[in-house]
Amino acid sequence: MGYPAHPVRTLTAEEIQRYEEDGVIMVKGAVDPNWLAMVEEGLEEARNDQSLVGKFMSRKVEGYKMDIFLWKRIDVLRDLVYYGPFARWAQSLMKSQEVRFFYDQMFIKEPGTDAPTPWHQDLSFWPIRGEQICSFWIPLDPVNKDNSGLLYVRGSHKWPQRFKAISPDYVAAIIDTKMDDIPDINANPDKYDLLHWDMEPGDILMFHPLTLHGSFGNSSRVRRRRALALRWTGDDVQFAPSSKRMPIHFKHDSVAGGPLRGAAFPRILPNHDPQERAARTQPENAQSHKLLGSALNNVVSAVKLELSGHKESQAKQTWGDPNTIKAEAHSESSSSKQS
Ligand SMILES: O=C(O)CCC(=O)C(=O)O
Repeated sequence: MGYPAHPVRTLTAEEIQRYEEDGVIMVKGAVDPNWLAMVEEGLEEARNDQSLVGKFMSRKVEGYKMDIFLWKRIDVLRDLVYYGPFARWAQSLMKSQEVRFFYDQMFIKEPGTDAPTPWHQDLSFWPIRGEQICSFWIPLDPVNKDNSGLLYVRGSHKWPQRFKAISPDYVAAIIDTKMDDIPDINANPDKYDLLHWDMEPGDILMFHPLTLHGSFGNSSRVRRRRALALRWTGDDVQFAPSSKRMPIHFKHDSVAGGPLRGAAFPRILPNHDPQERAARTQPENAQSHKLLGSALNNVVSAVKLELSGHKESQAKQTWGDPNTIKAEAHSESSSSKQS
């Protein structure tokens, strides 16, 4: 098998237009059970064997397990990225000829993990710039507002602001004080046009990297909330590394201001790059000297932020009762209308 599978269901022109207008769409029943089984196998492996970076990301919130670049070490997720239908959806959403895989991310909230995912824009975290970027969010469990289904601020990808990168574990190194503070959206729900969908396994969210999103905690006492995010880039994307952006710990050939290149960000469409494909099968662990450098940078940044008066507590947002939040399910492809 040399190329990504064709999806059971292509995106309609209306869905693409809605993605462009709202910054997010939910596509019902689009992920075939075979691909979902691969997601499940991969996330199970990742949950039981978190990388060092994953352990760092998950250090602050008991029960909230995160990890990134899973496909680099988990074969079934490599196959999902290379041969799943996702790259083709990304190609049509981004209207891009080339599609590269940026990275994947695990988000598991164990039963009773009441920690929210703070409101954020993904692009504030990332060492890239461009318009042709999108993320997919694939849940393995039924989700609603109560068990940490995602909420979005409709159209926020068109706002001029770039908000500080506030993550559940507050990583000081990537908080850029020149960026805007995120407004307290939940404290002023009537001011914002919120979108949310109840979702079943097989449904998928597709969203722009500047669309504000977040979620409540998982209030279920018995059910995990597991999801895999897949991030894609297109023709106009440039590498834009900075000490205030997520560091890349894997080898790649991208230079600042140039396109993404190399085995860390493999080309999936219009065809695979044979050299990158060959490199992906080599044992290639995150480079430990880079990991150490990032850890040190984080400690230094935390001290600098503290001295400049930016406290971790300032990053806190109001995440009270999910029922006080009114969010509309705005999609013909979605069957569940929220009140
Ligand atoms: O699953 C979550 O709670 C967060 C997901 C997210 O922020 C993302 O995929 O960008």
